[in-house]
Amino acid sequence: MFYSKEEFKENFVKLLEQQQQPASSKTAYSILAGMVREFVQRDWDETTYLYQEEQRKQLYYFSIEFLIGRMLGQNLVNLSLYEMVNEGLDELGYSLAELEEQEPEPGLGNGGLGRLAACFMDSLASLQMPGHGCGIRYKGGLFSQGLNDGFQTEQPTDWINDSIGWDTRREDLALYIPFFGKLHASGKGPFKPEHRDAKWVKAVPYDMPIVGAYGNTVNTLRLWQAELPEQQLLPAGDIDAYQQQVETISDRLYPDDSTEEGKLLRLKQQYFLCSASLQTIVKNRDFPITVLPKHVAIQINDTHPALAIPELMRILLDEEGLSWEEAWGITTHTISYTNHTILEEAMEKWSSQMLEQLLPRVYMIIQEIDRRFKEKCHQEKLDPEALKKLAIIDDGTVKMATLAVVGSYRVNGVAKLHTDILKMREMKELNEHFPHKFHNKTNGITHRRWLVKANPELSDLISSAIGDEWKRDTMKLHKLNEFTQDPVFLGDFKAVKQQKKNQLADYLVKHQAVTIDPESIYDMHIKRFHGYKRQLMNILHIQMLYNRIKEDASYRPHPRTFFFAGKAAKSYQFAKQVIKLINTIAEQINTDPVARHHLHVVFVEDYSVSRAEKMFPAADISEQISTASKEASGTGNMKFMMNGAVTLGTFDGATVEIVEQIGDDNAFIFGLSAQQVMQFEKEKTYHAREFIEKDREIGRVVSELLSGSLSKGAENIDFIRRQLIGENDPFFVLKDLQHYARTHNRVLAEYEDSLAWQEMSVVNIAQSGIFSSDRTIRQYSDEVWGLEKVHSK
Ligand code: NBG
Repeated sequence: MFYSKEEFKENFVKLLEQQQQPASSKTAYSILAGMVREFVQRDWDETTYLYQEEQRKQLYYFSIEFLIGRMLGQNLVNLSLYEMVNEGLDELGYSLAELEEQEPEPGLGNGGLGRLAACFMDSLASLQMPGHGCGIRYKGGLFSQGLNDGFQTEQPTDWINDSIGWDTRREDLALYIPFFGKLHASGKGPFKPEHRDAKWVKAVPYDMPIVGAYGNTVNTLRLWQAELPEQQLLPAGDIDAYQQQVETISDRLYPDDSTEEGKLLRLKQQYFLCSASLQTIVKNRDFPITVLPKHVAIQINDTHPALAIPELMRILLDEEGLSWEEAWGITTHTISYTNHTILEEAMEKWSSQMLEQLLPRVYMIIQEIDRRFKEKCHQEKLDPEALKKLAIIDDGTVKMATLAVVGSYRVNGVAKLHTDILKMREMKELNEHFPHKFHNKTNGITHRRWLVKANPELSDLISSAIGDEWKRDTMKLHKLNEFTQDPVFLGDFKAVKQQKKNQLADYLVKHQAVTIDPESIYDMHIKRFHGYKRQLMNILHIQMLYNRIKEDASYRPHPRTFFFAGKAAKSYQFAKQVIKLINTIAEQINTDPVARHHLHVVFVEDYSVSRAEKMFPAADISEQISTASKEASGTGNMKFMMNGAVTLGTFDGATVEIVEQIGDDNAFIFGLSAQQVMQFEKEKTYHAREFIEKDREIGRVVSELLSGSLSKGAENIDFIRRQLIGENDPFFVLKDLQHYARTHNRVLAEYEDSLAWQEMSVVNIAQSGIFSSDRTIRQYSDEVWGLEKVHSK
């Protein structure tokens, strides 16, 4: 270990010299990571020891995704070693930034849900709270995205083979999980089924250290890998084929579920995660099982881990021998649930038949939970419609969100608006039945990655103005409000923003061979591709701008670069067509001799945490344009805000709360409100056709679109056509389009007043403190988990 820059340099050089091969950046990265790993290990051992000593309550956060991003840089920041190492390497002729790029990035998540889990891990460790993650160690993670003729391509990633391994294999904690088979009841006494002819899978945990800032807390992210079990648990037959079947469980995140086979695989993954995580928690405890809720809290991140409820019941009933009432009491005081969506299609449902076949005992328990719950509901004399909504098993399917609510002690949405909609509409009956369960926890993001690490220049500027206490307590960013009129500070801010814009431009030249104008306005729409997120509206508006430039020689607006980044799920054809559309329009505009001086469209490929770290700090405008009511929270909106980008968006998700913080004058809000959207949905009074027929500009852009001229062929937009025309534009793209266009004009006009623009940016930063995930985690801890700070030094 090293305690000064000189010592660091000395050790680093010594280790380099011991290498056989010439010191490539990869080697230098491995050496550095190994050196950092020593600090981490020391603190990790100490934290583990302390947790055992102090017997404090532990939280386990179950999630199918953990989008943790690269570890080296963040670990250095959290260990307060970043500057020392950066300078030391610089003096030795190495660039830390370049070494960081050598780290393979684990793609263990898809979007906000997985990144939220990662931010929560960082906050828990930094607040010195005992909170750990439980997930799956996907070999491939989410696919890596490329573009071929404007179409998304998907390649498997292989982060594990390339990795220096921050994680540690824990063979000693390996477990076995049964699938399929039959139950046989024992003869006498309490029902204790024996599971025969099961197909066994070995679950091996890999522990990843989660390094907290400020203290020495290192928590654990436990990721499970599926492997072939030992001889005695192997089925008869072809072992190679069985091995392959077993290993697919931890092969990919979100396997294609458009087939029955794919669905079964997803279900296996979910049970694998829940069973392995719960079995270790229960087995390795040192307290009586009856007081589990005093020692353990389990948060299920969306419904993917909702099988934790019947699985914990199974363990308590069959392995610990408790009665149903005791087991139910414990389960419903241990588990709580976060909902992340109101989209009907995203609410998971599993076929009863599939569940019963794959997990016979678990299904039996779900049936019993459902039977008892229905019995209770019947006593309340509810109408049949309400009863149907409250059913866990309905029409041959198991509704996982309902199961999650019934089996949890607290249920939350992720922004005020989202929670209200859940309570009033999607989960109205459940909320009426359990009036005290529902609560809101507005999401947050870790400023340690999204500001301190991603934007050290801005971070330093902030500290030079208000000191650096804000790093520990982001509410102190409020002090920046005193600088919103200070021309010197605003000028400095502008210079930092320009620097980040230049850096991004350089990065894109190097990594994507794209040249952008760093003087242009950077307008960014970066998130998963989805109908409700309305990338389609954005690109149609860009096409409208292009048409106007072509038509009107006096219209020559300030240069703007429109960035898109994000992946479309493999089987989501509509979203893939939007990607193709964006790229084709981009080609047309970027090569047009006139338009290209005013508009530039860039699709940044293979969006990831590390790319996001380069993009957020460089943005001028944050596009948050989801159909109001559909975006549960959004967290990109917070990352942009904290880096001084100004929001152009709808009143949706946490954007509502962002505007509450900064006031209407410091954001550009447009479009239908959530209320209006819900009203239109209910009354069915919106007719997309009217907009196409009556609005000349919209009519033109839609007919260009439908002709296929914007996508090199009408067959490349048939899913878009179906949605806009056949399904009457369910996301109100055409309805909001003109208001969106007018709002863009307002943005452009305000951008011309440079000082006023920077003032808006700085207000955004000053008011962003509340969106730190430290605040969110404190609230969860106080109101749901009951954790206590353990480690202090
Ligand atoms: C996403 C929502 C976002 C939200 C994140 C984190 C899913 C299912 N939901 O709005 O779309 O910010 O969850 O809560 O990925």
